[in-house]
Amino acid sequence: MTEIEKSNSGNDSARPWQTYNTVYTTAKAGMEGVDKEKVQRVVYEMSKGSKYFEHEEKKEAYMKQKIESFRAQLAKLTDSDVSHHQKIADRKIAELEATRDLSRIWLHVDMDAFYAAVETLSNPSLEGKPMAVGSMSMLSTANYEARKFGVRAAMPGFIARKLCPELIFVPIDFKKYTHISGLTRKVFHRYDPNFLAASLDEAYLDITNFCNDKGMTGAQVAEELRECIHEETGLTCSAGVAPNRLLAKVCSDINKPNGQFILPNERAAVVTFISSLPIRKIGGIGKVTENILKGVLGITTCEEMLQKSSIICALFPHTSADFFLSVSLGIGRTDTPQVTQRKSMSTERTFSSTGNETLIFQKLVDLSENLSSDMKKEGIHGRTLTLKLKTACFEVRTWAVTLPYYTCSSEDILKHAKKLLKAELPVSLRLMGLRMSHFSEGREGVAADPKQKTLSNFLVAEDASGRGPRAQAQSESSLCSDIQEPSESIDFADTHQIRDSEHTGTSHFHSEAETQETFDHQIDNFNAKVSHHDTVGASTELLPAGTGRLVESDLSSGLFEEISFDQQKRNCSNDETGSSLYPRESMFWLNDYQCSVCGAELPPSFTEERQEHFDFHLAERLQDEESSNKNRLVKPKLRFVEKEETSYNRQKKKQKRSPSRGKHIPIDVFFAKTSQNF
Ligand code: DCP
Ligand code: MG
Repeated sequence: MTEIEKSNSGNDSARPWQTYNTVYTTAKAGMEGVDKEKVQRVVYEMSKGSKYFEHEEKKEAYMKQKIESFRAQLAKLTDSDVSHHQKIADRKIAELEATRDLSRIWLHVDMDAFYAAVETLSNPSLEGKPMAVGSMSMLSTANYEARKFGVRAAMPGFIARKLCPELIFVPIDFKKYTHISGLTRKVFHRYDPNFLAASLDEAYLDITNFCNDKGMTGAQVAEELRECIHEETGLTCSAGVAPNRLLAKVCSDINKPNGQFILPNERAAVVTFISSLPIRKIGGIGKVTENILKGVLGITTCEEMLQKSSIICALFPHTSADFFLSVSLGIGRTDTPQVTQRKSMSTERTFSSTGNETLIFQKLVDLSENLSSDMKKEGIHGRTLTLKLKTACFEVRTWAVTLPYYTCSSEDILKHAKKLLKAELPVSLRLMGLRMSHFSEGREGVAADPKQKTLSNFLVAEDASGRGPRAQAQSESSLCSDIQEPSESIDFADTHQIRDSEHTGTSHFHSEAETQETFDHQIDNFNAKVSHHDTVGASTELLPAGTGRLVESDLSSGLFEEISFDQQKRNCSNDETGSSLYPRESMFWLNDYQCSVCGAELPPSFTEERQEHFDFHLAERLQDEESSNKNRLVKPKLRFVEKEETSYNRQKKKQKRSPSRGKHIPIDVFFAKTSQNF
């Protein structure tokens, strides 16, 4: 029985929504005074019986299962285990403390209600009225007036309208947001030419040199920069100034909108600040991690995290434990990533599903030659070969082998790829890809370091529920902190700060939040921990049908949407109506950053938002489909602002589905209540 069912049948039967905690009940800036229970009730009532509701129930059951597993591990810990891990924790804390850097001044800037503010700028009649950008299916953001009603980003428009009947809807217009974003970036550049853009409306600036050169404090610079942004764009932003990026981001949210918060470069100030900070405020500690830490260890603040350091080290994989401890000490990155590093090279092909082994092997030959030729062009030799398969029912599997030598020869690649593939046969596939990583330029045939493991490491990308024999085999050990990490397991330190030179226009980077996100994912996928590296890598390589090589900018992102159990379910199963759900193959994060469908930029740390962003497109398309099916669903009349056709709209029209993309379920199946509540 799930929590929702329990609440229906138990003491809370009169208020079943109380346990219905969706992302919509997570407060964003400007939502402090919102009647949370009212929002919960409306969301509950509007979505009950819908696919969304089922999805939330499953997520909750899944989380509960994970909490139980951790509790079981906790119960097994003896006193000597705890004191053993306390020693480990103390050592880690001392090591982390030694890395604390208070010499830099970082500024994080984030535009206020960005899309909504841009729309208001172009239509001042919206000023002071509750409005949201998005559609009936999904909102991208809401202005601060609307937030008072509980309306927020990633909420379906019809729920928002129920919460705020006066809500004005404005369609998305990315061209405008990109233009304004460009103006803000010119300002950022004046303060830090190497600033790191994290999304259209967000950036990190190392203002240490600027402060020193101008003899200004961080607070003065933040003030001036915000003023400049206002002058250049007519919009307000908020800023946080702190000794590292992790803290600066937290700080920029504190006095939103149009405010700033300065954390001095002093250890005592940092430690005091971080101690009382709710863990959820840390970018990347999402709902899953928060619930697990709370449900298993009763941890809600960073201070409590530090107090439970021993248990954290005992229960969680060491990368996660390191992260939790560093967060609880307020330690974050202070360096500016300068070097573009290529981590891997890959090629993949999407094709009509086939189980024909001759065809599959021929495709492998093509892929091997393609990869080899790309590597040769770049003079790259690699040692770890990964085979990615997407089965007919969209299950993604990846297997990797680490060779004892570096190579770029197509024969070598094919030989090892074949071995990996054979282990999977028989299988019906719709996509196959090869990736080479672990580079050593110009060292073909050179034997690898003999101390390193060279055995094949089978990295299993299973469904996130951990089902499947291989994933299960991993699940036991992955709960222990002293798990033997596979030699190819991801090295976060090595991968999470890579400037992507291929991203046009501006540089962007993967912040601490991304590392944090990976921890969220590690926990989220603890049943398939060893799959992390590869699954993540696979997700960055999602390409539209028929496209070829992609140079990865990073490995640690996009996991959630790729292996969410829910998605597996959506992709593989049929709904009651018998039609298959819309495949998401055409949706992916270009350069791990930009939505392939609409160009929206969402950094990897926006785990939930990314998921919902795709849900938004899914719902949007379903709705489109519905409309073109002679309006089977009666759409409520929305208070849309009059708007000429934008490039975005035109783009959407161009993106009409091809017949091969499968059937769709109607929007009213996805959100069953849509037509009934207006
Ligand atoms: N965005 C989106 N989908 C989401 C979240 C955000 O499309 N689920 C878009 C719209 C936002 C922009 O990204 O305007 C920036 O996101 P923020 O989280 O910074 O939100 P806002 O700028 O809208 O509000 P604020 O920063 O004031 O909280
Ligand atoms: Mg913003």
